[in-house]
Amino acid sequence: MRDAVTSLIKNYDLTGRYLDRDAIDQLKSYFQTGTARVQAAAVINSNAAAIVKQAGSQLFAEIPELIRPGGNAYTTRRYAACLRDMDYYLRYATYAMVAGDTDVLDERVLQGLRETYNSLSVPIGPTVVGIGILQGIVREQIAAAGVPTGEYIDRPFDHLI
Ligand code: CYC
Repeated sequence: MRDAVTSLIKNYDLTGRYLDRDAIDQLKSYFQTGTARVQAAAVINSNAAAIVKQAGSQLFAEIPELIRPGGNAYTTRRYAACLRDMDYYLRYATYAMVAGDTDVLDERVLQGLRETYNSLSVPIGPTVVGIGILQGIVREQIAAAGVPTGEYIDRPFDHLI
């Protein structure tokens, strides 16, 4: 698992380069957004359950077939699995936000996920819709808490999507 600094150093060390202007710009942006990223994580932490609940309701309102007989989130077991997955996406997106790097998502979430979903007939399209809904709610809540918003919020969700 890497963060923005370790990723950058890894890349520069591979080619034996000193940190050039481009690297310095990336580092500056990482440190300048540092406080906002940590505050955003705090906002998400104190609203996580409500965010997942709201995102689930919105997803099932947009795609009601999911919870009808034959839908992949039909039966309480699968409904719960779906909300649990949304909770995973939110939690890991928060880690990636703090790290300023999406590596944790590849390593802990996305690896092998497509195969798992395909074998269980979990539909990828609606999952992507669900992650987009989470993203919108998170963006709103962070803004409402008065924390500076920016690309740092979208990057982990866009990566999952
Ligand atoms: C199942 N989701 C699963 C399974 C895994 C994950 C491994 C199979 C095992 C299980 O049921 O627990 C996902 N596990 C993860 C992820 C991590 C992990 C991401 C990383 C931390 O450890 N169904 C829908 C919706 C969607 C959905 C569109 C919610 C957005 O219709 C999710 N995932 C869903 C459902 C199941 C599932 C319903 C159960 C499928 C089944 O057993 O038939």
